[in-house]
Amino acid sequence: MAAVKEGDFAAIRGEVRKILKQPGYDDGSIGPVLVRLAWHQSGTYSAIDSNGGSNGAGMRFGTEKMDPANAGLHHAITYLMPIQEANPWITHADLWTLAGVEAIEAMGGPKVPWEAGRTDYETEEAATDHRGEIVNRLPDGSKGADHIRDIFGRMGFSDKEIVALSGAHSLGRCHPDRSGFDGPWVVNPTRFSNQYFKLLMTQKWKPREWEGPFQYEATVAGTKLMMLPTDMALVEDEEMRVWVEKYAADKDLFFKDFAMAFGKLIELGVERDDSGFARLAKKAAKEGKP
Ligand code: CCH
Repeated sequence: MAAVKEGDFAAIRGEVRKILKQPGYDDGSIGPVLVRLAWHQSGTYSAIDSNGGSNGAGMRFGTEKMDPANAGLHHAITYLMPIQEANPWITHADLWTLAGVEAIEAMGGPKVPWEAGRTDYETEEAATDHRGEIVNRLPDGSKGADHIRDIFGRMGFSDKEIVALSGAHSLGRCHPDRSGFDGPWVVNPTRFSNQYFKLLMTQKWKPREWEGPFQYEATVAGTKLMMLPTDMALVEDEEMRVWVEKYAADKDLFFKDFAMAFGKLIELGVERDDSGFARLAKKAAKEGKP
């Protein structure tokens, strides 16, 4: 991994691009799991408690690392580690979010706004101090529309934003050894597109008969595809369905709304001051906390 000039985020993006293709991994790309890392890093935010969010990179430590919702994300963290080690000036929290947005673009998706300035918690104790009790904050795929609204509402997202963000399921797959669910949502899961919405609207999704958790299936062009109960909730719920229809019909609109919503997601919990660094962690450093 190359050491690049301090502050040269474009060069860091270049380093991320270099490692995206991994022939032995899943569908040949780590792009999807990088996107999921950025999302889970940010999706712990609570607007009510004013904690959690993309600052700190707390997933390197105990509680957040062991949260079953984050199973498998160590793959993403491990792939990114050499970039961070060669460039210790970039924080993990900045690198994880930047890798997510770069992966989206590299896989054909929109340019997502991204700004530097996240700090890392240096120790488990510091992470716990600042983040409090933030496990159980990510969505459970076996649930319905009320659950999704609760979870994303806590982060400050509207129905439209929930549906737009869910379009990220045009990437990647479920792994039985991580979430228990199995399979990809679309035929080409390493290309960012509005296929997920099209498939939600056009396919006859049937419950899969298997030993695993309840999920839906359909076969498209010879490939077995899946939907989670939470994915189906987007078409079952009248208000959210309106957005599924719009995004299925208009790829540009989806790309635009997704870019805005993902940009908002990765800013959750980041409070910069004039120095450009995250305020909370800086305050902790002043108080002598690690
Ligand atoms: Fe997701 N997601 N996600 N998801 N997700 C899973 C995989 C990915 C839910 C559940 C799951 C978002 C919202 C939701 C990605 C991006 C986003 C998996 C499989 C489950 C389960 C994990 C495994 O087994 O590896 C639920 C529930 C919700 C909302 O209700 C949002 C929002 C985003 C990003 C904007 C991506 C990408 C993946 C693929 C990861 C991979 O490793 O391939």
